[in-house]
Amino acid sequence: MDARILLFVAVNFAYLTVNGNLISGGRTFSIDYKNNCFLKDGQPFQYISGSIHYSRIPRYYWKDRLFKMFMAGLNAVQIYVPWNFHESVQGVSNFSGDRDVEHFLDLANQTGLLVILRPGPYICAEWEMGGLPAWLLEKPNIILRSADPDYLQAVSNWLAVLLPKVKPWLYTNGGNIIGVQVENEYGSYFACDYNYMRHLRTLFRFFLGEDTVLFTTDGNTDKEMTCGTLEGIYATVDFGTDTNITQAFSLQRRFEPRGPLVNSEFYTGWLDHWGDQHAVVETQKVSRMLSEMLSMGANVNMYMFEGGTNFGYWNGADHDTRYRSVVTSYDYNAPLSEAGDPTEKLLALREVIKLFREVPSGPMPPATPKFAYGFVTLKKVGNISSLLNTLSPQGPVHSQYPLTFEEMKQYYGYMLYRTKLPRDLSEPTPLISPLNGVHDRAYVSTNGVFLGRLERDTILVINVTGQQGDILDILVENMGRVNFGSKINDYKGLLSNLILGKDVLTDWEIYPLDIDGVIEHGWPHSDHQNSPPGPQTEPSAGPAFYMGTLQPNGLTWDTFLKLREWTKGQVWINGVNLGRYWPARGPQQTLYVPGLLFSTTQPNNITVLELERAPSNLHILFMDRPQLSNTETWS
Ligand code: NDJ
Repeated sequence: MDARILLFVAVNFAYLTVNGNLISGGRTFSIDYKNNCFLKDGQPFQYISGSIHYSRIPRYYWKDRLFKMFMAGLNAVQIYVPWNFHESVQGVSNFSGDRDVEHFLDLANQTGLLVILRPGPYICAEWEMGGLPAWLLEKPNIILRSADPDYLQAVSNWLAVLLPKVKPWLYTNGGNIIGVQVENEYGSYFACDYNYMRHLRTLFRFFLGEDTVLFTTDGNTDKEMTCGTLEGIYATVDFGTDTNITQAFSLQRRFEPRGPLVNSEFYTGWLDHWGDQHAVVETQKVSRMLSEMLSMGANVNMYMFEGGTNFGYWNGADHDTRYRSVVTSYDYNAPLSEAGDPTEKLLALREVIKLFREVPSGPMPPATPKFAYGFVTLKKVGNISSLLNTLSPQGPVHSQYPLTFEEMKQYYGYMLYRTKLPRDLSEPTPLISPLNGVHDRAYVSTNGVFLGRLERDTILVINVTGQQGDILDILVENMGRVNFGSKINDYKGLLSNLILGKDVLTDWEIYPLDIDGVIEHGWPHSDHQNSPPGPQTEPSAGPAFYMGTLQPNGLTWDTFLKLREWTKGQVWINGVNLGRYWPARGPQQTLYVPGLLFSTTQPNNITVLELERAPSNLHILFMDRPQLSNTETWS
């Protein structure tokens, strides 16, 4: 017999004997209800997985992070697909660059990692609006995450794009996806709409086939499990170190009397909101509980294994008693740090994993080098109000009453609302947001002089003086849409009228601001290339742009940017939006700057939008270590 034929027969025979399954071609993944486990290629299989969000890590680093996860002993990664990251404009989907989910799947496959896919459509994840696109809010009163026909139509359109893309990546089709989650903790949402979940089940089955392992994940209470689970979709639970394992899994057992035990989100750390103390979860507790769950034979996904960063405007927010937005860092106190470095938590968890499966031999890659590029002195470009021609190329929309961001179809960032004082105000007169309609923060100036701010749920009044006809500018910041709970219909901008003394303010000029667009195209540096450094314009209070350059030194090492004594704002480097800073509120004090953003040959352009007050020295500092907590001391 020809040697090639012999080889072919041998390979297929190996498949046959392992799987005993001719039809599937040897690759199967299923639930074994008899033996309470998963079956991969006919063999009992236990996953030890970690969550990582490709949308929070630059594509350039994906391979490095996946390799470190593999070296830690994981055999799977769990990922979310954030719908709004891919379809920020309705009907236009983007899967390129940092959004190339198929490339991510491919890298995981090459690394030897299976994938547990969580395509939502809602994902929570401390991500803007829990991953739902803000354009859904253009329909007033839409009931998100329900069988509302407009919502269902949008969901169906999106899943008809996404699911066929991932289908070839299913394990049974030769790829690495072993399970697909339907929705996300649906049971903790008020709607409890089974028609919605049934619709999702139909779509997932239609696009992915009858054999794919579909599952739901819910918090471990009766109500959550009742509203979040559905027949034909395997029910799993999530819980962290403060939960009793036996109790949590016995609740899963109430809903799935047989089949594998699964903790789909075992919390290795936790998130921070602005104003919180930095969350830390003890390594010892995480290790001990992981060990306990694995020895029960449970399948565990660690949430997060690496958290990454909420670049740009992608952070979410919570709204329990009041609105609280999530910080830029999503470090999460996870085993791999925000910058992708192994921590003592990772090494401890690898020791635990070693007790249960063979961990790849060879050393864990060390932390990547970090560089303290030092101080850069910025100069002021101008106040927002003096830059409107540049920032709002299309000019204002005139409206008697304020329009929301969604009505203006500008979903993220900042927008300027301008009107005139309707009468002389010689005495300080209250400017009031009576219905708490400032979402989320407003920076108020008259004739370019900064007066102060209004803040959702906390500051609803500010005093104004001036003359009739003076220009009243209100810059409104969207600080991230609520991602959890019943208040996810989180419209932004001025949602209701403002009252000044006895007058309802009317006749607004509303300027959509394309700040990211103009910065991406080189502004403000392109305008100031030939201008001599000259005397510094004094910093002043109120929203203004500042710029500077970091001279290249041949390095593209990661670094951390500290804006000490700056108040609150947004930073871009070489056109890339690093996210929000707010050292005055904390706990986060430094922003992660991926080294790949730096040029080794060209001056690196830094742009800062400071919303309140810049320090008089206009210094910013690139350090070689992060500072995520107010209380950490920096020597
Ligand atoms: O599934 C959720 C996940 O995406 C579960 N979580 C996670 C916390 O990181 C994350 O959002 C919950 N979030 S329960 C709600 C947080 C309330 C402060």
